[in-house]
Amino acid sequence: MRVEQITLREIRLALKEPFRISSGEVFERRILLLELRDASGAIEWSECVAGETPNYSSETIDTAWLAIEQWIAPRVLGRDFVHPGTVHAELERDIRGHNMAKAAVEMGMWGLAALLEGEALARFIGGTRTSIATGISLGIQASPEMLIDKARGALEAGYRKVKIKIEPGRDVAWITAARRALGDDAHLMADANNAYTLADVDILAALDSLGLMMIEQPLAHDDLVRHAELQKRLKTPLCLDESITSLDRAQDMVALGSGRIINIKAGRVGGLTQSLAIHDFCEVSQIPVWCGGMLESGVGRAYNVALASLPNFTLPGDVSPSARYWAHDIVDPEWTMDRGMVQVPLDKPGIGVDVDSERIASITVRTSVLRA
Ligand code: OSB
Ligand code: MG
Repeated sequence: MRVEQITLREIRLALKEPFRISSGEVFERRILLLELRDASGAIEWSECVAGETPNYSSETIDTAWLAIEQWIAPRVLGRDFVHPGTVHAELERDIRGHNMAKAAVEMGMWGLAALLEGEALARFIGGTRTSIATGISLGIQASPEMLIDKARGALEAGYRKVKIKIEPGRDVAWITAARRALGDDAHLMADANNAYTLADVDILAALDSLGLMMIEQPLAHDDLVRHAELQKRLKTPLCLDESITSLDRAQDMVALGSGRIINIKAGRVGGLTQSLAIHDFCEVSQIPVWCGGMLESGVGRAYNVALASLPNFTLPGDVSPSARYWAHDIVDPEWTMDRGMVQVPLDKPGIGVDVDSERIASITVRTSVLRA
């Protein structure tokens, strides 16, 4: 495989409803799409999951754009790679951080390699499932009543897990209300996106009696030691998201006891090679994993679906269908859900969906063509 050209495009895509987490709110996504062209003329698309502001990680769409243009694309353009599994190490050499920017290129090369092999990406990376269990991630709502309403609707729609975003002041009372309204069997969890410290241990201990599947990333985005302290005091499993930026950090989590579940987001860990390594390590360490989401368009979603088809993705992921986010997605067919399951596309080589390039052209606000 030799990538001769990478086209960067920024598109704007309005969310059906604003998505609020403890560290910020988004109304309209600014999405960075990549179109990779191989020397043979084959084309595959990928997506950079960096957000509009640095409230989830230090990266944003603007830092990713710069990093891809200046340092990451030049590392791969015009060079022969025998396998996409070797790209990550090449990008790690003397380029620190910028995981989401690296991942966008690296994942595109996995997609392109699958296409060139004539294989569906899910199978190319070792995925075994034909459909994946789907959860919903509910942003912070205006009131507990609104939260109950949304969560009930999601369970009725078939979602197999409801993740509720929390922050100080919108936590114990809100989750308690949801638990009472939805019953003991409802598969609920909470995600704090770093909104607490160890000084809040009483609040987190109060959540411990509410039968949550897990509590996601309550403490600082780069913390492992304090999460270990907290996990000792809770019976509910902690799930780490932001803190797991590489295989090493996953190993540290297990060594320290900082959590018992990992939310894998390929963008956060620098791409599919690290995701696969974390998946395999977690499998032997008996750590269940699930696929997180970053409000991706249908392009990024294709990679999430492929990743979630791997065997140790035993918990429902944040991989909702297109219609949960967008009036119209940019892929054909759009992603749909049936009884809480999303089909893994297996009939077509590559990422498995067509990209609506005319629609993309109509919502593109900037473009950069990078060549070998
Ligand atoms: O913490 O998982 C998170 C979205 C943006 C930033 C962080 C997170 C999220 C989500 C969205 O929870 C999940 C989805 O894509 O549906
Ligand atoms: Mg999270």
